[in-house]
Amino acid sequence: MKFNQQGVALIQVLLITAIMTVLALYLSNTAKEQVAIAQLSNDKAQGQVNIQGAQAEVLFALFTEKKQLTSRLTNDTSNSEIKKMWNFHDEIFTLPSGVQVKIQDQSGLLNAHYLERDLIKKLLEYQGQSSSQADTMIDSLLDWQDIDNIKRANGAEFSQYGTLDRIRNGMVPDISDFKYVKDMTPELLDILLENTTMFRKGNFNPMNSPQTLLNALVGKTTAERVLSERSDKTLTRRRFKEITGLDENEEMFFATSNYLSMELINIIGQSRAKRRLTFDLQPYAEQDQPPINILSNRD
Ligand SMILES: [Ca+2]
Repeated sequence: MKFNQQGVALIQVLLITAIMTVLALYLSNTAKEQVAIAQLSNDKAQGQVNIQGAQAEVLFALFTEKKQLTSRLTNDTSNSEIKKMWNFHDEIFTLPSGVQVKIQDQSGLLNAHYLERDLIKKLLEYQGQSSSQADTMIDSLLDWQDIDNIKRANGAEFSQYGTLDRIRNGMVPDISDFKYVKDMTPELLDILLENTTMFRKGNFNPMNSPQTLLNALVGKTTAERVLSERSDKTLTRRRFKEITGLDENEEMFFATSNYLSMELINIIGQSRAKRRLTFDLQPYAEQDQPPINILSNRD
């Protein structure tokens, strides 16, 4: 009898031990998960703080320094560390805080609202479109945005769409709206997303254009020379004219504009904080004018 009781007690002890082990393992795992979540949220918050700081630093430099490239060869007396790093053609530079920054001059992109036929045609033809295909696409893009329903020679108004119950007949609120335009392909849409903007005012400045657009405008070999000097930060207005043979005129002006988009990314551990904003700078704003006008802001 005594032996049996001892046996039951042993089983009970073993059972309790097993339950406690499972419980301890569960609690330990939960605690690990909680710590990981807390760490992620902490990193994310730190990333946001870093991004806010970087944004303020870059904006300060933009307000106070000339928007030029600076190389070791350039005779520049500025003390701005940011000016020594920056560029206006969307190439990443990294601040000491670890924040990665890209700035794109909007004047380096084609105007999505007021399409420049000759420039956009070169871009479309560079993608392999024939001259007539490019004309059709441009007319369709123009018809999509003009307010009337009168079809251009190669264009498409409401009656050519069939399945759509209406067409934009106004300026697109976002470039992605072009995906509904007749005969648009995902590839062409990507090209338009990359090379056009709704935020350009005034002249086109190919010195700050993306590689694809430069290839289309001046040919791959010439574009490569521009890209190389631009990356080395030795590209000046004069050098750009010499390399490309392009000259300034009523439509083209080789200076960085005050319409810029800026992307800031900060990766800490597993977290990734990101902000993208487009703005118009007014360094000489009068009293009642804001010095910066945010045109779009996405976290
Ligand atoms: Ca129309």
